[in-house]
Amino acid sequence: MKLPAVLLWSALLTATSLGLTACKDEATANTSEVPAVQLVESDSANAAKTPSTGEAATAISVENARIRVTSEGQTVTGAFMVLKNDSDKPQSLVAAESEVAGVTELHESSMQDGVMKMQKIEKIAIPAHGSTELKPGGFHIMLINLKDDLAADSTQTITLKFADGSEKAVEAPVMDMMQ
Ligand SMILES: [Cu+2]
Repeated sequence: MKLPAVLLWSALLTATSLGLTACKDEATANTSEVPAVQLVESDSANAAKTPSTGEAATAISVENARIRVTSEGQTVTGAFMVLKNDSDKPQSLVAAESEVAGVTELHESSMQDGVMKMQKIEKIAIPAHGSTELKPGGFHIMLINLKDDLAADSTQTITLKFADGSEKAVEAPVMDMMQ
């Protein structure tokens, strides 16, 4: 009767160690997925933390935010929106950031000698109780060194930074725009 008991014991051990191995593998598999998941979580946590704490970020609302869709291999595109200032003070957009772009700049397009040109600007003013439109041919946020093609119907987050240091995260859908 001893032998079968030993066999049974070793069988149990084997089963246990197999079970452990399986668990380990599973754990390893999970671990390898964790960074990606954590990245997303920390991003949304940051987005939640960043938000409308400052005066400008609270005073300014954003309408009709959109990003122009890119064609394959295109590394630059524009983002547009209407910034509405609901306060008694003039406010200024001084910078923007997006994870999809290596560099993000504020730009203004204008017609010069019949040619549309654009230049980097330091800020975009939003008058007290007024609004400023970022649109093709005028003010825009330039997304430069895009890390990926921006497909229509996807949504990207753009963080707006105001002169008073407050920030506002904006969800902007990527769209096929006529002009
Ligand atoms: Cu531009």
